[in-house]
Parts: sequence; C-alpha cells; structure tokens
Amino acid sequence: MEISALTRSVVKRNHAVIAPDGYINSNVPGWTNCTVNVIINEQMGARLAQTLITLREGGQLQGRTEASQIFFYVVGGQVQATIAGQQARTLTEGQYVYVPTKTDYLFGQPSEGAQVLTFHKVYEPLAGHAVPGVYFGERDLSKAPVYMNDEALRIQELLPNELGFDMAVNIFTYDIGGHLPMVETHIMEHGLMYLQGQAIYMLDQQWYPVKKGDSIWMAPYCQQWATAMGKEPSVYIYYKNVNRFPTVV
Ligand code: UGY
Ligand code: MN
Repeated sequence: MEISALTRSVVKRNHAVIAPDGYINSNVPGWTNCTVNVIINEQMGARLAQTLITLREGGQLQGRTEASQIFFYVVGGQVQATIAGQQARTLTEGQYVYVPTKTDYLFGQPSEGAQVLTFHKVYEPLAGHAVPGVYFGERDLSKAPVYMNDEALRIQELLPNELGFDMAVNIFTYDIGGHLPMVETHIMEHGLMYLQGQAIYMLDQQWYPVKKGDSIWMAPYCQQWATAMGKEPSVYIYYKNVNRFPTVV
C-alpha cells in the first residue's frame, strides 16, 4: 500500500520538484470544465508560471493575454485553438501555439481528458525588434539537432531564434545513457515537465529521481545536471528566458 505521507515533491529556495501526487486544483476565470494545476508561479520566487490543464468534455479556455505571453502545448488528446479570432485549428498531442501579449485566445471542443501545458512570462520588449506574432508548431525529433556533439542528446527549439522573443521553449531528448555534459551554472531560469521516461536530476547539489509527469523549477544559478535512467529515452519540455540584457547594474 502507498503511504500518503510520502512524496518525491520538494519546494526549496532555488528549485522545486513537483510530482502530480500533490496537485490541488485551482479555479481560473474563463477556464471552465477543466482542472488547473498551477505548478510554478511567482509565489515560489519564479519569474515564470507553468500550469497543467486537464479538460473535460465541453471544457474551454477563454481569455486574453495582457502583459504576459503564453505558450500552450498539448501533452495529450486534442483541442481546437482559435487565436486572435483567426480560423480554428485542431491541435493534437505534441502540437503547440505561442500566444503573444494582448491577444484573444479560445481553446474548445477538447477530447475527454485532453491535457495542455502552459508557460507564461511577462514580455520585455526590445527596441528595434518586432513583438512576436502568433506561432504554431509541433514536436519533431527530426528537427532536433545533436546537443554539444553528444549523439545521445537532442534539443528541438520550438520557437524561432529571433531577438524579438524573450523566452525559449525546447524539447530535450536524452537517449538511454545520455547525460548533461557538465553541471550547468547559469543565469537563465527553467520550468520543465517530463514527457517521457525516467531520470536522475541534480539540483543545487541534491539528487532527485524523476519521471514522466513530474515538473521542475530551477531558479537562476541553480546548479543542474541530469542523466536518463531506465530502458527508454527520457524527454522533457522546458522554458528558458533568453535574449535580454542580463543586468540593470
Ligand atoms: O538550455 C539549457 O540551459 C539546458 N541545457 N538546461 C537543462 O536542460 N537543464
Ligand atoms: Mn540549463
């Protein structure tokens, strides 16, 4: 029997591991017939938000972005997306849409249990560079180049490499035996969710077993390293802030 007093989740000053066993639902105005789990937000010290939405039949996400841009990724099932009043598009597992600031969005007609992951960030404009527009795409391993000359590691960048964007969302695939080539120590922040497999993640010199469905928050300068574990590749989708001047000093 599982002991309900145990969890792999932790919330620390500069990182968090959030396993689904501790989810408590939130009500979000305009998001109806769905459960919403707010996995990362500014109240833990983060400068991004990450949510997981599970839609029931008739579920709908209706709203308008204001200061923040939102990246919507379909983790499972399908849903129809109408962005900025344009023609509706069906998004299935692995497909996504980036919704810039000040844009209306409507997600509806979901399959029962469809799951959508979101990343939110307050947009920081950059003089001389256009604010990004709506952007659709899909997960595709053939568009994932080898990372740092290691054939066991592949990263697909889901958003265009343009300075107008101040956030990146990538899918990182570790083949069996793949691991980060060094301990990363960097200013950029991450939010992530595991889409497949198992891994060991090192965060701030502490070691965590993680698996599909788990999420991680890494504050700036949270040291990080990971290795795939088990008999299938481990895959996560992750957020990163990019392309802006790094200091006010
Ligand atoms: O892009 C990154 O910083 C990435 N290599 N970090 C990570 O996966 N923890
Ligand atoms: Mn990193």
